[in-house]
Amino acid sequence: MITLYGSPRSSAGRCIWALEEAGVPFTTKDVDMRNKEHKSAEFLKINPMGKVPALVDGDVTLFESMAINYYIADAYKKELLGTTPAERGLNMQWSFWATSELQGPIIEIFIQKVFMPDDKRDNNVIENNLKKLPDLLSVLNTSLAGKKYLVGDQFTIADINTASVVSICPMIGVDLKAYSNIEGWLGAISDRPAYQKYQAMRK
Ligand SMILES: N[C@@H](CCC(=O)N[C@@H](CS)C(=O)NCC(=O)O)C(=O)O
Repeated sequence: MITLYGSPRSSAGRCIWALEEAGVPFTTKDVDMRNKEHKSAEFLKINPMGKVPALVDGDVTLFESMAINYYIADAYKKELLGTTPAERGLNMQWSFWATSELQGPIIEIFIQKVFMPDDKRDNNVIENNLKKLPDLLSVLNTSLAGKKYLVGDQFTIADINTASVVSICPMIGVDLKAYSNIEGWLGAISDRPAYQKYQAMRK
């Protein structure tokens, strides 16, 4: 049985969603971050970075959410990777873009708005990162024109990896109304039973 370490409200959420999409049995284990369980000697054996998510599947132990999702797809539902080299390339393109380009500014704003107490909040960090988002979101919006999913005409890991970042926007006050293709794409994705199961786990 696969064990996925981390709460559905953390970066582990995208892996839980991928496991639901793959239809593979799994169990989740919460890691008590408040009590620094993620830095315990026992957990560091699973993820030496001391972060969630981590996945254990028999003798396979992995960290990094994107890598975990590629493993889940490769091992349990290959069509989530795309069906041609071009599709698999695009799949990685969007996943790497989501984490290396889009996630940084979004998480910087999230940290300031959600975690920082009022007296420590740095509005310059918020403003500077907010300025980066229109160009990034426009790239995604244009690429989604006339398409239901990011790669080819089927749902792939790229949709999970990218949507899990974009869907933070409403939580940080970034309105997606100006990006109608992104809104349509997120709407199609949110109808998926696997997504709904994952969302139910977040409550
Ligand atoms: N690049 C990592 C980031 C993981 C990450 O930053 N996880 C956060 C929770 S969302 C964490 O465990 N933070 C604890 C820490 O940094 O000490 C991934 O995508 O898996």
